[in-house]
Amino acid sequence: MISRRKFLSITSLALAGAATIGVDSATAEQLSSATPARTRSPVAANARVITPNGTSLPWHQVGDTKVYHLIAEPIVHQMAEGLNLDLWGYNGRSPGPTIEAVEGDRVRIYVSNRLPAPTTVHWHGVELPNGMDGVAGLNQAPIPAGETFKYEFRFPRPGTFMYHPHFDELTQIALGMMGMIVVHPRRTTAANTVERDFAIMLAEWSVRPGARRPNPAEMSDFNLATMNSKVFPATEALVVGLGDRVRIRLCNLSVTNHHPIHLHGHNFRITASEGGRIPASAQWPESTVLIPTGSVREIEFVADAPGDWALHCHMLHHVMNQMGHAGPPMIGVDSSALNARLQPLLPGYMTMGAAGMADMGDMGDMQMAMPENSIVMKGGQGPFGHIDMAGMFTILKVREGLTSYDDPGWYDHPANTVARAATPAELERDGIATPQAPPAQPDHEHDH
Ligand SMILES: [Cu+2]
Repeated sequence: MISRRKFLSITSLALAGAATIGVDSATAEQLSSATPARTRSPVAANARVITPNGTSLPWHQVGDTKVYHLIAEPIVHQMAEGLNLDLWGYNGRSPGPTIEAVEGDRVRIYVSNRLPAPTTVHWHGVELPNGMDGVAGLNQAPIPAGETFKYEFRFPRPGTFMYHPHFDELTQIALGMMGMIVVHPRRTTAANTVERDFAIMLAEWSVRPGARRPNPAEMSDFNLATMNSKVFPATEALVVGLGDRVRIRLCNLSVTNHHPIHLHGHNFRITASEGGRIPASAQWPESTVLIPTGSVREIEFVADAPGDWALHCHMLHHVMNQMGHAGPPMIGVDSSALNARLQPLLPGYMTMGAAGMADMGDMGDMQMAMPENSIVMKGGQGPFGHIDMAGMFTILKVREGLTSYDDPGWYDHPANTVARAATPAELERDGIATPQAPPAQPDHEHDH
């Protein structure tokens, strides 16, 4: 026999499509009954948060309290195919599972420490009793290796928060210990309900090509920037239906940097920080939002433009992977003679960057020697060739008539809506002079 409440819980989970666990029946019922009339998409109409490449932390109810278990532990994490790292994380992953609760919930969170070092957990942005705040030495003794501590408090208000250690925080966060907290509003209204709700943790890492362990001593020279600890093309696309209201919760626990996150094809409103929701009258439109380190910004928009839209950090080094930048700038340098002389000695050798760096994503294909366990600087294959960006980059896929939120593949453009080479007839019609070919390179045969 299955109760109505249980049934709602199960259907809600099935509809959600994303195989996450942890919705309790009360929350599921509350969320499904709050489904807005305006929903356009056939599935996942509830407000459960989606953590791309991640998941939510399971919980169970004991009396009036939701009980969770976080496990701090060493993990092996794949940032992208070909790059496996030894990190520290929570419950087998980085970022740790997203903690979901409802405004007003009393929670008890057990933290087991399987690290070789002490740790604590700080609940970043949450108002709670001072002794639950997690700063080692100030608010509590550190959790020794092998022990389990108990945190107990109430989430007083809805919003997006973060969790991370406050013991040797530089080492522990730089190695991957971070997670997100989403507290849903107890009362859902048309104004605070969306069809698709995503949570993305931004972070940066210093990993020498070939190394397996990020360098926590790094102060400024970070060479990997990630969304939920993945670099493109390993970042999962954000799939939404045409007309869906979309929220993206952007959290930043980078060691040093702020990230201006830019969305193509849409503008959005900045609707909340970890400090609370911004009144509608004070929200302003943007296409780029700066997420300072240690901060949360929520953005919302209606996905009204079908297509594959880039969502990425606009710090341009943050959309590159493991770039070597110790050499001199090479743009405009003719390296053909050097290449010809070195190739007999170093098969496959090529001098990089003479026409910019767009060729570097193909290094792997060209048999250029790469250190083991490292990734090419840039990008992945797209429908029109190589996508030049990697790192902190993902794709918002807006589609009409979705039957599921599985990745729908590349956008199928309507006829005559893709930029292409201009025809001679078009150039002539519009009075555009044919561009001149670039200046010829010097002929090095004569140099020998
Ligand atoms: Cu950035």
